Amino acid sequence: MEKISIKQAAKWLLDNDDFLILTHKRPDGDTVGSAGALVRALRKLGKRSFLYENSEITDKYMPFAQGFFAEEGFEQKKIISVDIASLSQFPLGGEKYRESVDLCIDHHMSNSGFAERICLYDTASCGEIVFDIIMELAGGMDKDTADCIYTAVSTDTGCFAYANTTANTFRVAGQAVELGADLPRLNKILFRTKTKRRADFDGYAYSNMRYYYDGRMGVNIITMDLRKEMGLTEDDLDDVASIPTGIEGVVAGITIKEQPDGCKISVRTVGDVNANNICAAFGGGGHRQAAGCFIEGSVNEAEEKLIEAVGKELR
Ligand SMILES: [Mn+2]
Repeated sequence: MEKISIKQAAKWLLDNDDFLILTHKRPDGDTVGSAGALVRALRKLGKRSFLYENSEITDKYMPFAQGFFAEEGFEQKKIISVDIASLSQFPLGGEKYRESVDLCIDHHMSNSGFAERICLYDTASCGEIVFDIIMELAGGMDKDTADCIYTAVSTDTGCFAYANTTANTFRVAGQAVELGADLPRLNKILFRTKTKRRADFDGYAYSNMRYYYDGRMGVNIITMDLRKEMGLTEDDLDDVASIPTGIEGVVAGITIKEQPDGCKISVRTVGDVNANNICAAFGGGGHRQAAGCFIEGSVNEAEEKLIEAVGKELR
């Protein structure tokens, strides 16, 4: 695997043609936005380029990909992946391309190095790298392409609120806006609209939150029955883990998701409280402010254990 710069990636794209672009499994705004921007920019340069069909793209992100999926009979010469960090993240049906990615554009420093060449930078989103490649390639982009870039960059940073957000994120978002990205429309679609099911769930979550240690610990329990009753999809539950710490005074926010074989735990913390320590006690881990683990047993058993583990960390 060869590591290449943004300039080299741009040159490689200019030197080649007939591209197929892969997005990752359970696609998010970054992978779809990055792919959508790249396919548009390449076509503007007269390059035959298509997206690989990804059946998991949700309604929210479909407009950025629609109309660009590979047609019957298209034979790609080069394969590009965007925002894919490892072989396990290849899209459904795209596993056959695991050995044949020519250019991987990614921002996960943990990238497993599956591709022939990689354009890898430690940015908040893949969209930031794709933006710089397109600007190097074409010196500009149209409004629709700028919309895709804004979508990629804003979604991977929780609308510029997560700790991964940098000045570079704002630079790229700012330039995308300058190039015509439709800020109010995109923000409404991406961040200011929830499904009716999610609205119902939020109501439930806030009124059933369980508090411990004088309100410093908040626990949200999502049973399989509840999910069934409310018809909640994985998409509806996007970022639910951040609900408890959104409440004043909660410094250890726990989300317990019941599974057939135990409980999936997400921990979010504020300040000095270390989420990684809490999860490490159960064989899990993550970062200081966000971590996860799996606990066998019922939701109540998991909650008991977590109350104890959080108690140790709060001392
Ligand atoms: Mn990403």
